[in-house]
Amino acid sequence: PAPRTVLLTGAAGGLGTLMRGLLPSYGYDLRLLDLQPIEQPAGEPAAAAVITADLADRDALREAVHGVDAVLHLAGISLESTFDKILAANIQGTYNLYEAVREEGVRTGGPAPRVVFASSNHAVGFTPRPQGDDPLIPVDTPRRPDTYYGLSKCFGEDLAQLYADLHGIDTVSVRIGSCFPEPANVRMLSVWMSPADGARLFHAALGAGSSGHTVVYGSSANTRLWWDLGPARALGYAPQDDSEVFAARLVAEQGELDPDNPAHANLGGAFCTDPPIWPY
Ligand code: NAI
Ligand code: 15L
Repeated sequence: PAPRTVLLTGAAGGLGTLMRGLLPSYGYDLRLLDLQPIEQPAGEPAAAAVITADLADRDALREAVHGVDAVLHLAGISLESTFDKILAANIQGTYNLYEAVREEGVRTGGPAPRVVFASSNHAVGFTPRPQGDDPLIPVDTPRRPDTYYGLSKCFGEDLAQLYADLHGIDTVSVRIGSCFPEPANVRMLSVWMSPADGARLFHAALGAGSSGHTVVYGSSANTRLWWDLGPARALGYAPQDDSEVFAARLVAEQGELDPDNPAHANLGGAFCTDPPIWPY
C-alpha cells in the first residue's frame, strides 16, 4: 500500500517548508520534526504531529517513527561546515535515524518504514561537468565528494545500502541538485529542481515499489541538464519544469559558465574551491 503517514525530518528548513506546503496534496499525513520549533502558518495543512527534537536524541527519534509508513529525511547541515558539526548532525544523526527505523521494523514484526534520504550532488561534486556533446553523468559514476558535507552524503548513501542489505530496509537516496523557488545562478540552470518537481520526485520515491537501495538524481527536466534522470523516471517521476525560462535573465546578468573558472568546472560548482566560494 502507498505510504500515508510520513515523518518529515528537517521540516523547519527551506526544503522542509516547501514540502510541508506541497506534499499534503498527495494525501500524506505529515509528522514534522526539527531542531527548530515549527509554527505552521495559516493556510498550511495541519500536521499530524510537530516534534521539536535533535537527531542526537535517540528516544525522540524512536517515538517519532513509531507507526509511520515512511520517513523523508531532510534534517542535517545543508552546507559545508566543520567536520565535527557534520559528524554530529549528518553522520551520527543519520545513523540514529536508521537505527530508529530498524527498531520500528523489529517492533512491528513487519517491514520497517521506507526511507527517502536527501543526498546531494555534492556526493559527486568533483565530477567534471559535461560540456558540448559529453554524455550525461550516470548515477553509478564514482563518488567524488567536494566537501565534508558531500562526504557525509556519501556516508548516508552507504548506510542506506548497508541497512538494505543487512536489515531489508528500503531507501531511495535522492542526489538533489538545487531545490529553491528559482535558480539563483547559471550553474543552477543545469541542476535546478523546482519545488513542484521536488514534491513529484519525493512522492514517486515514497511510493516506489523499488526494494533495496536506489540512488537517483533530483532535478527538473532542464534543457541544460548535466545528469541522467532515467533512474528517477524509472520510479515514476515525470518532471514538468525546465529552468530554461530563467536562462535569458541569468545569462545576461552573469554570463555563461567560464571553462577556465575552477568554480565552474565541476558538478559541485563553488563547493569545489577551497574555501568554498559563497554564495555558490
Ligand atoms: P536547511 O538548512 O534549510 O534545513 C535543514 C534543517 O535541518 C533545518 O531546519 C535544521 O534546523 C534541521 N537540522 C539540522 N541539524 C539537525 C539536527 N541535529 N536535528 C534535527 N534537525 C536538524 O536545508 P535545506 O535546503 O532545507 O535542505 C534539506 C536537506 O536536503 C538537507 O539534508 C540538505 O543537505 C539536502 N539538500 C538540499 C538541497 C537544496 O537545494 N535545498 C540540495 C541538496 C541536498
Ligand atoms: C546542496 O547540497 C545544498 O544543501 C543546497 O543549499 C545547495 O547549495 C545545493 O546543494 C547546490 O548544489 O546548489
